[in-house]
Amino acid sequence: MGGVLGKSESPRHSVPEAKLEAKMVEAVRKRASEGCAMKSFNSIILKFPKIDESFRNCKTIFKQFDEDANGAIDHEELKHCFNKLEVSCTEEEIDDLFEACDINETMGIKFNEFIVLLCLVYLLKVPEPTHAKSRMGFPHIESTFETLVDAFVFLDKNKDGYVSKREMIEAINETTSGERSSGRIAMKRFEEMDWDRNGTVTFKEFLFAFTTWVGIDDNEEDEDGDE
Ligand SMILES: [Ca+2]
Ligand SMILES: [Ca+2]
Ligand SMILES: [Ca+2]
Repeated sequence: MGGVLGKSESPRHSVPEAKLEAKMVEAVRKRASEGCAMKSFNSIILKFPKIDESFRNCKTIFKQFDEDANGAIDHEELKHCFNKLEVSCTEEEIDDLFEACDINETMGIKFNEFIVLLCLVYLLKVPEPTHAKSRMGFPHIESTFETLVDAFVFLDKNKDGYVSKREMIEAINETTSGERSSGRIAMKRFEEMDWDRNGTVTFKEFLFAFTTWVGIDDNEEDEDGDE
């Protein structure tokens, strides 16, 4: 196994997004087969403060790699970042990640996009047996990423790598039995997650929703460095 990339020149979908999504789904399924430590939707909620704190710690990393301090990580900066973190990615993988996470297409990775990107790297880069302790050198942040993967696996009841509306409702109903409002909350949460409104939530959509829920947005610096 390994580079199953090949040169698929699919005529319509040259979308790097689709390639990355396939890998993401595969990784989530694999992870799901190893079990899930999350027991309830509430236990996810309880982890919010810790997740928030870890995200804030990511800011330091972000600043470190935003070499020209323009508030976004560009292509070159991302390459340096991966080198430094000793994440081995092919050029193509870096391109795909960049494109998939640069959701507002500014050609730069903003802070919230950076968190999503790091977490995707965490999911996709299964650790080598030799350094199984930490995949990227940030054990604290990585344990948060692990929580997020776990939460997603918990929600994905049928383990197909996507969270559907029904799975979301099921997950919330498990905890708040019989409360009528829970269905509405589930709906609302689901809609916040289903970014492209296609009825399913990918791990990437889930992560972006999380950065919003815990309050990570670009509210700190709003100057749009148009570079
Ligand atoms: Ca920059
Ligand atoms: Ca599913
Ligand atoms: Ca979707």
